[in-house]
Amino acid sequence: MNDRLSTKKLGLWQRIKRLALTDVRALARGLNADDLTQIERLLVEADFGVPATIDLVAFLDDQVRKGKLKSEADLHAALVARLTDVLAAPGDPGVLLRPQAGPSVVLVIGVNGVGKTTSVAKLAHTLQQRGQSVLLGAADTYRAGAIAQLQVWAERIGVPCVSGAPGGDPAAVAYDAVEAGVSRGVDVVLIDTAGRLHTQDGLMAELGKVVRVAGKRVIGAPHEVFLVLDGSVGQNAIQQGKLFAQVVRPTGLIVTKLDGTARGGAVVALRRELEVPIRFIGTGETVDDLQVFNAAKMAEMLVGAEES
Ligand SMILES: Nc1nc2c(ncn2[C@@H]2O[C@H](COP(=O)(O)OP(=O)(O)OP(=O)(O)O)[C@@H](O)[C@H]2O)c(=O)[nH]1
Ligand SMILES: [Mg+2]
Repeated sequence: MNDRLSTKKLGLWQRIKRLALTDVRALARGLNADDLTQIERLLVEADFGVPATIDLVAFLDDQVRKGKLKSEADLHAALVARLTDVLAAPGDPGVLLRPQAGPSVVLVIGVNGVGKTTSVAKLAHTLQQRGQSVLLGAADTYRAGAIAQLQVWAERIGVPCVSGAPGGDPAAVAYDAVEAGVSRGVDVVLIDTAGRLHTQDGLMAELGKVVRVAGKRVIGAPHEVFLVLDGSVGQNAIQQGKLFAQVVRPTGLIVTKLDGTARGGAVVALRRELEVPIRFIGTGETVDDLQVFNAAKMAEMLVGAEES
């Protein structure tokens, strides 16, 4: 992962060390209730969320009791290993599901301003770099300027973009984009959608229609539904995720804005509480700032280097 997601920003390890729990004596006597409360507070502050925090602290407590953590290095390794397990999911997060025939259709959804449109552009760029052909669908017909925003990205990265009239039917745009993707023989159709809140019944129903209509042209479409969540808003992202998942089942999460936060623990909370694999992370505003999610690397980033 690039250095925009820096250990310095996220590094739990430095903060744990400041608690002075890591000297050999503390480990030998076992973590007492006070130590555990302090670790708990650190994890909650870093947005790990209560369930993941309880889980992690119980694990550390157990390991210390069993005498498995005898040194700082043991504690560091145990934390990284446990977080890696929590974050991991089966399969390769960077590989998009593809139908036997026709393009892979990817729908990108989420609340306002989380980074959907930017993520569509980043994904398109990433796929192009892998040698795949991409077509964009501008199905955010709701917000003024949204179509133009996607068109600008499309021009910049050199991919076709199918759009309709502002205020038009987003499902029709999605259909047209899939249709164009089929006739041009592209590998992937990426559909950008309008930001919406779960409370906006009309907009949520519209999303259901986009999903149904996309499936009319290519079997199984949309093959991927990526829910974009802002990693810097912590617990709010989890609530958003839960409410969205009740309407459209996402196949993956894209967690954005991890470059600007010291509270990256949200990825752990998201993974733990949503049961949807994290597929990509956003670490900046350019098309190069998208990374395939890697559980082990993320865990190392969250904990920070041992010598730090
Ligand atoms: N720092 C940072 N900024 C990001 C990232 N992803 C998106 N942004 C910024 O977040 C803002 C909103 O991004 P958009 O892609 O327009 O978000 P959206 O979800 O499409 O917004 P709506 O269409 O209005 O719902 C822009 O200023 C982006 O540059 C990221 O990973 N890191
Ligand atoms: Mg947008």
